[in-house]
Amino acid sequence: MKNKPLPYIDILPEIQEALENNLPIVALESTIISHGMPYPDNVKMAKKVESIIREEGAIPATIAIMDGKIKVGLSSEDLETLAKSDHVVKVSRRDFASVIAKKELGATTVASTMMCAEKAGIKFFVTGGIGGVHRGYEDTMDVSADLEELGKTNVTVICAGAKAILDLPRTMEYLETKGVPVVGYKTEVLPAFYTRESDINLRLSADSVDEIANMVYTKETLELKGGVLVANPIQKSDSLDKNYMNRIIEKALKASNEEGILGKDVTPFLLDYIVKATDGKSLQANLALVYNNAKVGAQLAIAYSKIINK
Ligand code: PSU
Ligand code: MN
Repeated sequence: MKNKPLPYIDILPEIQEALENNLPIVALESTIISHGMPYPDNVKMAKKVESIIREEGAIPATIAIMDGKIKVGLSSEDLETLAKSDHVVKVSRRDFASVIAKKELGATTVASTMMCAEKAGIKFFVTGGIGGVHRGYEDTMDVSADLEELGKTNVTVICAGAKAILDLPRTMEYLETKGVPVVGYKTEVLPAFYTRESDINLRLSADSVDEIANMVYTKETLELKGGVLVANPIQKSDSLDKNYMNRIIEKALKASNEEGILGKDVTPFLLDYIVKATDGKSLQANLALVYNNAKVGAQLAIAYSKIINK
């Protein structure tokens, strides 16, 4: 594992030590905190996710950009700042160098968290949902940089599928083109964030984290570039009604078009609209699925570290 100090990167000593000893570490993003959920649920989520990962026996590493550096591992004060501040920049690959150079406060998306995790030597990363090909892509060409990053950066991302704000079939086609394996955890269909199932059959499914860890290990040994996407369905008791959510998503998309929302503002606009339109029901589901992913992600990181420490 890498332990050469990198410029512009500030790794918490606990995490640095874990890296040197091949201990299980789970990276976490910060855009979900700053742009994905309202305050104070966002900071509550960020702390609880870290504690779930610790309870499972792995080490959490929440990532953000602060004071001109990539910070790997945040204090409770840092989490509070990201959750509350209204001048946090949403940082994807495009924004990365300028936010560091200007010493701005930046929250990392799935794409940029993968970049940072890879630089630090962290193999697993837990989130809620990834960005993808947006509905209406034919007109807007709106494809999340998350998909490109999954195509080239060597990190395994654990999510609950993708939100139906996206065009799921096209998102899957894009991932196929980029060579990204999508593994259903105890499911044979792609989960759709608020619901356990979409209409899309997956090529890969695994019933245990050991099976996934072994696949990741094989991929590493073969030196294949790019990420792996693990899709872990929301638990049944937390899931929402598909038709109800689809109606709300349609309204959110309409509002976004009417207000002329563009570029990186689209996803945060839609997420915020949906939370308000469901009276917070979507937020409860979102919290539950992130916790569920944290548990599986930690178990997977542990299974992987057992293989490499054998
Ligand atoms: N989807 C969610 N919640 C989120 C995001 C996506 O359900 O918080 C965030 C993630 O940080 C993701 C980013 O990487 O939005 C994607 O933004 P864009 O579509 O602009 O690439
Ligand atoms: Mn976009």
